[in-house]
Amino acid sequence: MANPDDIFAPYDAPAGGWGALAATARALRQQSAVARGSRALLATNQPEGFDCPGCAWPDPRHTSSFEFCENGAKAVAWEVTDRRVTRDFFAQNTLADLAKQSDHWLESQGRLTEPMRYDPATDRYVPIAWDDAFAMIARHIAAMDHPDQAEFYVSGRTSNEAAFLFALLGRLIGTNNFPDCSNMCHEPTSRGLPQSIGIGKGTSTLEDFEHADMILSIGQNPGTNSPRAMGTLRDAARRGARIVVLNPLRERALERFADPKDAGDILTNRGQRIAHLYCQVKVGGDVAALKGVMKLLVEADRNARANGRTPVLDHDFIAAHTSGFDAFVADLDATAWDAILETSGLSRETLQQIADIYAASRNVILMYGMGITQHRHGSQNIQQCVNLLLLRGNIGRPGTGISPVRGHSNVQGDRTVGIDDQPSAAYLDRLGKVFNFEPPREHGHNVVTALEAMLRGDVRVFIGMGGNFAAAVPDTPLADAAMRRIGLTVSVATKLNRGHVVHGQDALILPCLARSELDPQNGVLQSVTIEDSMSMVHASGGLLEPASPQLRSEVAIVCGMAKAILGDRPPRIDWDGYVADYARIRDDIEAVYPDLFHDFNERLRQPGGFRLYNPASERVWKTDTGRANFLVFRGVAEDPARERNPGTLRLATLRSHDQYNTTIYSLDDRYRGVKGDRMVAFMNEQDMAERGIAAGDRIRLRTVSEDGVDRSVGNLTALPYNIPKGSIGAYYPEANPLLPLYHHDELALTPAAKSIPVIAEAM
Ligand SMILES: Nc1nc2c(c(=O)[nH]1)N[C@H]1C(S)=C(S)[C@@H](COP(=O)(O)OP(=O)(O)OC[C@H]3O[C@@H](n4cnc5c(=O)[nH]c(N)nc54)[C@H](O)[C@@H]3O)O[C@H]1N2
Ligand SMILES: Nc1nc2c(c(=O)[nH]1)N[C@H]1C(S)=C(S)[C@@H](COP(=O)(O)OP(=O)(O)OC[C@H]3O[C@@H](n4cnc5c(=O)[nH]c(N)nc54)[C@H](O)[C@@H]3O)O[C@H]1N2
Ligand SMILES: [Mo]
Repeated sequence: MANPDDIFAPYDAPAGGWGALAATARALRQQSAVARGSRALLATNQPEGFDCPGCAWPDPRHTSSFEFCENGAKAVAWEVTDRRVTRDFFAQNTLADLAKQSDHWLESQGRLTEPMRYDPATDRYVPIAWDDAFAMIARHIAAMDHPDQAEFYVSGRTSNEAAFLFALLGRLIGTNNFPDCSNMCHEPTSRGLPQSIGIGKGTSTLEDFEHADMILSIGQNPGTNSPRAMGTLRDAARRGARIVVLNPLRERALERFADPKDAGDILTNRGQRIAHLYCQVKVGGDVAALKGVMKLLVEADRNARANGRTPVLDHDFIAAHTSGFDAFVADLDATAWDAILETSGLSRETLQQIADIYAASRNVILMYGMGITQHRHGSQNIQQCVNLLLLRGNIGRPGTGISPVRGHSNVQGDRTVGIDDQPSAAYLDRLGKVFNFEPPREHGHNVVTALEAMLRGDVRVFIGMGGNFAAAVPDTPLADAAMRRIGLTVSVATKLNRGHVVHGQDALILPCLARSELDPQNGVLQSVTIEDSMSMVHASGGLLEPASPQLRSEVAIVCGMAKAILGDRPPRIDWDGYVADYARIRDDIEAVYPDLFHDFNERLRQPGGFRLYNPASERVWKTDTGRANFLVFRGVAEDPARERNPGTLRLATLRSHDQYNTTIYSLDDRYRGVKGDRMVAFMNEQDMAERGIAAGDRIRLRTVSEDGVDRSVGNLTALPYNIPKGSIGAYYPEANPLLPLYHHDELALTPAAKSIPVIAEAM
């Protein structure tokens, strides 16, 4: 048994403030990146600088000189570090040695410096020339029996330019296999939201947040994962907007936040109260909570109209713009209160408070993150969020809207420019026309189906544009085995990670420039473009000397691969021309998407960039009905079969304050009070008592599996924590072995990483 006091002490200062400034300085010092880092930080999210690699929250139009945040600074410090992984490092470490190291250790070794190839004879990575690396990829691709034996993975830091060409390359080879980090992230937004409002993107802009009277924040932890959003929320709270939070955990920043950019906040370090109402919904209880609130609103509306008072719902909007209202109301009437209260874990009074604030607010924005999407019913969670907004016309009007908060800084853009396993016919038509070839029409693989194909042994080549596929996916032990069956794995990366240790029979590491670095081609500095969470597209150009002279840009690497793979095969495409001038890539993006990207290079010069056309924010509904759809979710249970298994807890896998996805900066999680240990389980005290678990006990979590596979993670320290009964938390990616590959959203196939049914037992 561990002494829980060694690793846990509640944090009660406001989030942000001095703590954030101190942590920023520490991050720079630890990466010995003070000089390079400070210069980089001053240019982060500036009109002439580079886009912060930390998150996808938009920048205000008039950026102050300190438009960065603690976790943005950590992301920048991590990439501008002075540490290097050289050929000597690889000479000194066999892969058997590296496999024993933690993910934290691997990434901490510093920036990759030159292309490396796996040498089975010595079990080491050895240097390889760029052209030889490209030739090796071409050989493996040529040896495939079918184009669908290749997987083109993308993680959301990749620029529009590189992603567009990567998507083109895959389709020229003949496949739509584009597994994408967003499959594990906001795919329910991309697939579920179009059924409701005709577009898989948010409708709100940053300006809308200035006019909202109520902001509902559901299932997101912006103080850690999009800290610049906290400035927006702080300003909203200050001017009296009501912020309502639905989250099983009391995330500190959503309670109280001091803006590290604000001198007043820093001097007093008292901060601003953020949440007007903080509702600790059970893990997986959001549909129940939302249906409860909507049931109350519908009842209140009936009462008001029966008594000749002003209706609560916006019936004009509902009549003019929506479809399915009657069936939706009938389903609400048929949903029992007992089930709503039991599944949400919230009292009827609390739901009434939410309904009252909603009804009293003219303009409402609903923002959400992984707590909503990573569920068996993630898409339906989102559709219920839309239903709530539609009740009072809170979409397509200033100060309103739905606001999915994306993860990676360009994950939304990558999808816009073609990283999609289910591309639209219109896109394929245009692509074929512009580049004069016949693109494949059959849908390709996403993360889940790519893994299934790997497990069957059907994948021969895996190319990852960034990311850490091996560590981020569900069922990590199975994924390890699957990766090792592949003929060639290629990782375009900045840092060493698990995916380099868990590799195919042949393997390449291709080191690329990071966003903060200068990218001259033919003596002219190039910039790339990024689309943020609110559909704003802007340029990003680095300013630091590259970590190594051998690095190439992602664009140059894609073009190098393409030339080697395609050779003289028609159609003729000027890959060298693209590398020489990225504006030419943008011209061709414009040619493929004339509506979205007209005058692309021209509009990029506008300060802050430009916003992509978003029909739903203008109340143009590109749905099957031509209207916004009220969609029904029957009942309230995430997966009724498993609800009946007594003793099952619902595990949410969480990010700490000191990590970026699979990149772990340190073992601390400041705002949750955890220090020096990530192998912890956040538990409700009553749940602990019922299972004979004491604070500090070592416990094992075991998945309630449906396929007979034993999935467990042991040696977790139990921490009594303020979390609803029946819910439990642990860290991602350590808990990923518990997440079954089959356990995913039905529509989007997004792994249900926030809702794993587990049994907890003392070890
Ligand atoms: N510093 C930093 N920034 C990041 C990242 C990072 O790892 N580090 N990752 C980036 C990426 S790719 C993404 S997608 C985003 C992720 O950012 P977030 O969307 O904030 O993701 P998480 O931290 O995984 O989980 C969010 C919240 O969901 C809550 N939650 C869990 N289960 C439920 C539930 O059933 N219902 C509700 N209502 N809430 C629930 C958790 O308590 C947690 O507060 O951040 C991006 N930005
Ligand atoms: N259990 C559980 N699993 C999850 C989640 C969860 O909440 N719980 N979250 C899911 C989510 S939301 C996501 S988005 C995925 C994340 O999955 P990924 O996007 O695949 O993983 P990351 O950890 O973000 O990738 C980190 C690696 O990216 C590389 N890298 C960093 N910057 C650059 C760059 O500029 N260019 C290139 N080419 N490479 C770069 C570095 O080598 C680094 O090691 O994980 C998913 N998995
Ligand atoms: Mo994500």
